[in-house]
Amino acid sequence: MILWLKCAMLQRGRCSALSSRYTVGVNHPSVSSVLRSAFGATVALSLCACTFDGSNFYSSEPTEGSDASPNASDANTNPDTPDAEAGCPFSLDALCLLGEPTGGLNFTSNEVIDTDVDPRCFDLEQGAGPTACLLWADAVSVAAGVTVTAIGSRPLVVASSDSISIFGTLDASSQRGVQQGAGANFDDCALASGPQRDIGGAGGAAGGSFAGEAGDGGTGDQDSSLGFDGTGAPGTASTAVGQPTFLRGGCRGGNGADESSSSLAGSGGSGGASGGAVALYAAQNFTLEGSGLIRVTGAGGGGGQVQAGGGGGGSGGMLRIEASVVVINGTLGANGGGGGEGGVRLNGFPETGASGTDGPASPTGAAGGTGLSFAGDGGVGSSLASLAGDAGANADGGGGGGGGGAGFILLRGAVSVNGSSSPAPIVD
Ligand SMILES: [Ca+2]
Ligand SMILES: [Ca+2]
Repeated sequence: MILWLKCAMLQRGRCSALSSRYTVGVNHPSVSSVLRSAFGATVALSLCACTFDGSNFYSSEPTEGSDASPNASDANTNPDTPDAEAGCPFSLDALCLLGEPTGGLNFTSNEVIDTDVDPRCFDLEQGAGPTACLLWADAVSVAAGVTVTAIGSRPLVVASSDSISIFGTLDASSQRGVQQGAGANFDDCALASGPQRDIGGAGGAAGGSFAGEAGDGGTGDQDSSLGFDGTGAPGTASTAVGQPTFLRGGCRGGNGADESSSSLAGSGGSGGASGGAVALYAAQNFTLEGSGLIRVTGAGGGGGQVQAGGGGGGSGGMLRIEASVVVINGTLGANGGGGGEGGVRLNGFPETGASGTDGPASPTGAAGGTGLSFAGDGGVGSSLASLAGDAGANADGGGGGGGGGAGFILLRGAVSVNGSSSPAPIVD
C-alpha cells in the first residue's frame, strides 16, 4: 500500500498535464457521481481519470517493483508524454491516475456484471478501441463455487491495487441462446465473403476469425438439384489478426445463406457470437486457484432451416492478465464455437440443421452441428491443437457453417502456468 500511495503521489502532477492533452475519460453521469462519492474532495486526483494512448497499452517497459523513486532513467523530459515507469505497477497508465480504491471487491455469491449499466464502472477509454468498464478495487476475490458473469457491450477491466484471487468462475463467454459475453462481437470485424443463396441448397457461412482463422462455410446444392443455378457458394473467413493493442472482443460468425428470397423459404442459421473481452490487473499477485475458471469462449453457429446454410461459429474473445506474479493453477479458455449444420428437405419434409456447440474452456474443439442426411455438418471450432476452426462440410442440401477461430489469452508478469489454457497463453 505504501508503494501505491507513492505511485498516486508521483502521478498527481501528470494528471493535469494529461487532462489538457487527452479527453477526460470519466464522462458517464452515474460514473462521475460514483467517483465523487468514492473519493471526494480529499483526492482530487480521482476526478482526473484520463484516457490513455492505446499504443502504450501493452508496450510499456517492465515496471520496477518496489522502486517507486524517480531516478535518471525515469525522468520524463516531456510532461505531455505518459511515462509508465514512474512507480506505476501497471503497464496501463490510466490505472495510476485513479487514486486509492475505496475497498475490496469480493464476490461471495453468483453475480452478473452488465458493463453497460453497472454503477461501479469507471469509463476507461482506449483510444481507437472501445470504452471499457473498469472496476477498481483493493483486494479482489471470487469465492469457490461462485460464478461472476460479465455481459454488456463494453469490455470488462478489473484492476486491483493489491492482489486478485479467483477460486470460482469468471465467465465472459458467449453461449447460444444463453448469454453474450462483455464486449463480444467487435465492431470492425468483417468476413472475407458471405455465402450464396440457392434454392437447391444454400452455402454455409464462415466462422469468426481472431487469433486463429475460422473455417470457411461448406458449399450447398452440390447436386445442382434446383434452380438451374449450380451450387451455393460458401462464405469465406477473414484472416487471423495479430495481438491487439487494446482490449476488444472477438468476431462473430457469419449467417448462413437463405434458401431463396421467398418468405416461405428456409432461413440460414445465425452466426455465433464471439467470446467477450476481459482484462485483470493486480499490482501484487494474481492467482487462479485450481478450482478457478476464466472463460471468454465463443458461441456455436445456428443450424440452417430447410435447404439453407449453417451459421458460422463465433471466435474466442480476449483475456488479459497482468500482475507482478501471475499463477495459473486453474483453467483458461478462449476457444471458438462450432459451426451450425445446414438444412435440407427430405422426402418433401423440411429439416432444420443442428446448432454448433459453444466453445469449451477445455483443450477439445467445439463440435459442429450434425445429424441430418444430405446436409453439411458444421466445422469444429478452435482447440489447443489448432488456433484455426475447421470448414463446414459440402452437401447436396445446405452447406455447414465454419468453426470459430481461437481468441487471445495474454499473460504478463512473473508467470507460471500449472493449470490448463486453451489456446496456449501468450506470455509477453
Ligand atoms: Ca440440392
Ligand atoms: Ca442450385
